[in-house]
Amino acid sequence: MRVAIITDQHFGCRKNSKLFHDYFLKFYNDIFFPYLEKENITTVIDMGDTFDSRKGIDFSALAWAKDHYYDRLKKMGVHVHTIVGNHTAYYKNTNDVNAVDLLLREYDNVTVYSEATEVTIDEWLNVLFIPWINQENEERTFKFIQSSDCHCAMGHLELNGFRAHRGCVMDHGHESKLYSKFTKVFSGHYHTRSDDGRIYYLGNPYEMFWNDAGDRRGFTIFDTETLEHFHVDNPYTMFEVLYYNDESASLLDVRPYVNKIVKIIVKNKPRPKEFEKLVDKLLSAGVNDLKIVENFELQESEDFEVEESEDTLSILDRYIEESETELEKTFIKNLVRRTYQEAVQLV
Ligand SMILES: [Mn+2]
Repeated sequence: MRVAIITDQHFGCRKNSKLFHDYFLKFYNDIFFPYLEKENITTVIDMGDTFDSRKGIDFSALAWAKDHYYDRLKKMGVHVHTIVGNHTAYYKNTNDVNAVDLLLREYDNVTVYSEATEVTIDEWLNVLFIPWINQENEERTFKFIQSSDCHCAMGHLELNGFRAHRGCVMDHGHESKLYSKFTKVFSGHYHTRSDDGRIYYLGNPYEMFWNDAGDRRGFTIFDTETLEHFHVDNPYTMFEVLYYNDESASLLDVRPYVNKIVKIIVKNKPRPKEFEKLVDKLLSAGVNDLKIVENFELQESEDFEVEESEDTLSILDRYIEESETELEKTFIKNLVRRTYQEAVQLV
């Protein structure tokens, strides 16, 4: 039997932005639901961070999630197993009060797991579900992992050494060897796909931030008999980069940029009037947010090399230190450090 795995849907994200929810809806309506219907899939496993805000829900975001996601799954006769992630637990040190339990009680097709639990999927395969590990449940969860004889685990895990997002490898978190007894481990939490051949971060369904741009996203189909899986990609994007090199405005096809967040990187602009025309053309076509990047003051030093043993922050510090620039390096370092830390907390 095949089941669908989806994770880190973050309903209500970007302050309940309509732009983002319209973009999410295209994925659910055109890709996700048609696939489930076509393949007769009746089990969905949601590996955490279903809602974005730990502290509360905006009514419009809740209505959106019910109208466009949960009501439809219920009508289709799909059972949803959902585990608590760090974004759905109200307190930092316990999963007891959580958004998925509080918001989805009316759905008898949704089961919520706030504690490590062994669950039989499709009356066939025993899977260990591992919700967000916090101070209060850590010892209990690790004991449960040790005693479990499941071949497969699915969780919202913060593991050391996996990519949190493009260009950023997590340098803290739990050790992956804790999970070495399992044949296959799937996890949410990091929004980009990566794996070590046994532990698979499946990535979330869509772009939410600039550092998601250009990454392949979607959901996953898992075969409970063969333990094999594959991804179904989401073809829709939110963030687009346009490199400008003196192209004529009249030749630009604006369709790929409508309702999106766009960054123009100017490489060459000998005809400023022509560039202005291009910007006007994009704005009047309905680009949602347009940023223009013109100056590259920071020149990469030619012999910069990354050593594998270095952590991300020291690489960034050294990169700035070795760059040729008139700008205040300490200021840039602090700025980059703060941005990096914020980015790591976004998963
Ligand atoms: Mn997340």
